[in-house]
Amino acid sequence: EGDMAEVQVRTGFAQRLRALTRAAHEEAESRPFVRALLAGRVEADGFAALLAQHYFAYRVLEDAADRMRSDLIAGPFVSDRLHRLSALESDLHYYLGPDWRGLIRPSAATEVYCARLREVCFDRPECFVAHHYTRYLGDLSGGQVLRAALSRSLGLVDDGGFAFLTFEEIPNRPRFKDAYRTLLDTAGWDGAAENRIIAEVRHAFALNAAVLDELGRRLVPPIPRPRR
Ligand code: 1FH
Repeated sequence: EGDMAEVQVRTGFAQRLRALTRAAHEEAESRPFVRALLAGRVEADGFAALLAQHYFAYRVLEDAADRMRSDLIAGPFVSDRLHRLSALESDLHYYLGPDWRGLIRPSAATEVYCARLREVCFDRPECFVAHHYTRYLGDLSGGQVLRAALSRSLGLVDDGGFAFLTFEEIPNRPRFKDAYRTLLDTAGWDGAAENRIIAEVRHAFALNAAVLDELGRRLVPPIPRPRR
């Protein structure tokens, strides 16, 4: 307390990005499937279905990260400590067994998401950052809320099946997110570039919401309409 250095008021791009995509976040966060997950109404196979869809998207996103690693602007955002692909592989093995690769396929919404990732993340650094931000800052934030809810509802004793939601190499998540936001603030984008990023983050949220909706239609039984 009283230490002004700790009371850092942000007015930069990171704060603007967060404020201008808040509605899109709320839209994604309020999908019935997400509510069911948080309420403990989804069994392990439902969570595995989510991980399976993530697997296809992260495969593309992390391929793009490899490409962007040497980019002057996007490169600093790339961190192996964030990468989720091997975590997804071990979780899918945990839930589905050794033949997991043959048991999963991308949904229609995941195909659309992956197509967009392939289209923009390999040669447009700003778009790559937009998709990178949407997933990893989400995993470091809401993902942790989800982790707490699932460990209660699925009653898992060990950490098996939770690798995706566990960032072992990032013990201090708030500090990591803060450093990430500083990168956003100091990347040196002009107003037009910032607006392109904001638009792509909104797009990324919508693509994610569509994946969640599709999972919800498969797993959350619809409330029956009263017959008249
Ligand atoms: Fe979120 N998120 N999120 N989130 N989230 C927060 C920040 C971000 C939830 C809560 C929070 C998703 C999901 C969920 C982002 C993306 C995505 C914060 C603020 C909270 C409280 C943390 C802070 O102050 O540091 C809850 C609850 C979720 C459901 C379980 C999904 C939809 C992600 C998008 C694909 C991003 C980018 C941020 C960073 C904002 C910033 O700039 O600070 C979620 C849905 C998780 C479905 C799992 C499953």
